[in-house]
Formats: sequence, structure tokens, C-alpha cells
Amino acid sequence: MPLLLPSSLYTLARPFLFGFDPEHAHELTLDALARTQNTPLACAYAAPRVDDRLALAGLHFPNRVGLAAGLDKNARCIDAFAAMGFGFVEVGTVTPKAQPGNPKPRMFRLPQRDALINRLGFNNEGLDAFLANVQRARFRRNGARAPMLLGLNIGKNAATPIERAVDDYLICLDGVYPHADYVTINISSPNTANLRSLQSDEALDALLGAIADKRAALAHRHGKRVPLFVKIAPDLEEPQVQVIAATLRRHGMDGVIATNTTLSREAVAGLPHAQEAGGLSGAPVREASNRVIGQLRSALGTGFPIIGVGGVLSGRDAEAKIAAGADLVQIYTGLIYKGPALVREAAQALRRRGR
Ligand code: FMN
Repeated sequence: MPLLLPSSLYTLARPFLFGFDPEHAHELTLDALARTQNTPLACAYAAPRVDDRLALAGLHFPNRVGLAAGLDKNARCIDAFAAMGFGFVEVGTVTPKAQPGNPKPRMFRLPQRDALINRLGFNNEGLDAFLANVQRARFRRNGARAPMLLGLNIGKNAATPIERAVDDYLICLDGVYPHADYVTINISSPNTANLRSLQSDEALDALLGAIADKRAALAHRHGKRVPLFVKIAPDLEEPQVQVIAATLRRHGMDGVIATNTTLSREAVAGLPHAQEAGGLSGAPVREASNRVIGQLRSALGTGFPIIGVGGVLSGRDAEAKIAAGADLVQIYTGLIYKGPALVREAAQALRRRGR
């Protein structure tokens, strides 16, 4: 019975939540999760974690399905997502200082295509509040044999000029390093001016060079080497993907997360909200994400970890990401449309599929 609860409850909750403005519904949900995690009420969304262990990037993933960044920007609900059965949870993007993000409304549903458009702009409470929340999380203390892993996703403040972006990433890396199983360098949000320019050859080379140096110093200071993943956009041509792949390898990055949201509106043309500015996620980004994953795999060869994200709304979508070349998958928009039952569905599909 507990296995059935998350899906049936979400079927009831969804029309209620979709009656609110998307960002308000999001806040209501996060408030409820924050209040109920680590209480008996968590059984409303808890599910046993599918056991499908995988060693990758020096880490032991309990299964191959993760929560994508941006859903829990301030790391308030880590234990709730641990209870849903994710193998790994990525929180953030965090920036050094708190910032409000873009004016509202800034998040839109396109239910005809299981999609969202957002231009939140890294609204978050800043590094100190984020770290306090991370330290409060209890999931590491539950004694599980294959514990969930925690990824901390870092970015830059909107007010920091792009030429000084590296400073913000280094400040964040310094803060999150001791608390992370892995750190994600997010250079692919479309909602912070010029952020995506950090993906271009020289800027990426300089950024990753500085980050690699900093990691060496932090590894020495903390006595552990924390894997670094870089998150990229779907709106890239193959030659750019190849340059990125070579740059990741050159600077000893441990993995790549592909992809963030897209600026393309081709797949949603004519639908209400399709012309809103921001990043499009969910089913319409799936094909572009899978294309970039395939290009990365060709450029990187086997053995370099790729986390596939973009448009996973079913077990079959998760399998398609692995078929395209990913080792692990992450979910954001699918969780909004399908609810927590999707976590188990995707993890079971990947376990059945094997490697
Ligand atoms: N990705 C980040 O790396 N950092 C973020 O702060 C972030 N915020 C997001 C906010 C919203 C509302 C959405 C929909 C996505 C956000 N993303 C962020 C991108 C997702 O992590 C993911 O890469 C993208 O949505 C594609 O996956 P999906 O189709 O499963 O949603």
C-alpha cells in the first residue's frame, strides 16, 4: 500500500496545485515538504529507494535517477526528496549573495506539452542560508547501506559582471565543498545575462582552469577530492559540444550534466505562453537534450560520466537517455506533471534495462 500512495495522492493533489499560479503552487509544495519531511506525514510521498547501485566518478550511486537542480534552490527539502527514492538529489543553484530573481510572473505551464517556461533568474537566499539548510538535512544519518548522494549546484549573482563570474564560482565552491558528494558548475541557465557565454572556448577554459586549481587546494585542505560536474545547454552546435568536451577533459572535470532548459520554441509554437521569455523544459527539450548527450558521448568516448536531463516523463524516456549515452538521469518538469511515482518508475525501468 505505501507504494501506491504517492501516485494516487498526487493524482488528487495535482488539480488543486494546478489551480494556483505555478510559482505559488511550487512554494506551497516546498513548504509542505519542508514541514512534513522527517515526520510520519512523509509517508504521503515516501517510497522505497530502488536498489540499482552504480559506481561512477568515484561515487556510489544507489540508483540512477536524480532530482535536477532548481526545484529546491535553497536546499530546504533534501530529506523529503531522499524519502521519494531518488538516488541523488541536486539542490541550488546557489549564488554567493541572496537575490530576488526576475520580476513575477516568471514561471508558466504549457500542459498541452508537459512543459514549463521559467525565467526565475537564480532567485535564492544566498550561500550562508543554503549551507545552514544543507547541514540540517538528516538523510546521511538514516543508516542506509547505499545512501542517497547530494549534489550542490553553484552559479553567479546577477549583479556580478560576467568578467568577474569566476570570483562567484570560487566563493561558492569554497563554501559548498565540504558538504557535497559532488558539485555542479552551472554555466547554462538562460535567465542570467551572459551566463551561457561562459560555455564558449576561452571563457570556459579560464573558468575551469581557476576552478580546477581551487579544487586542488580544497582537496588538500579537506582531505577529500569532491567530483566536479559541469552543466551545459541544449542550444549548442556539435563543434561547440566537441570543444566543451575537450575542455572538460583538459581540466580534469569528472562529469557533464546535459542539459539545461532551451531557448527554442519550435516544439511549442502557437501554444499559450509559448512566447514568454525564459527556458523551456519538459517534453519539448527531450530531443535536443538527447542529441547533445549523443554528441558528448561521441566526443568523450566511454567512461566519462554523463548525466542526462531534459524531458524525462516516463520510464521509457529515462531509458532513451541511457540509450543516447547517459549514465544517470535527472528529473525536474516530469515531477511536476507526473508526481513522485515517476521516480520509482524511472529507476525500475533503468534497473530492468541493465547497463
Ligand atoms: N537548472 C540549474 O542548473 N539551476 C537552476 O537553478 C535551475 N532552475 C530551474 C527552475 C525551473 C522552474 C525549471 C523548470 C528548471 C530549472 N533548471 C535549473 C533546469 C533543470 O534542472 C533541468 O536541467 C531542465 O529543466 C530540463 O529538465 P526537465 O525537462 O526534466 O525539467
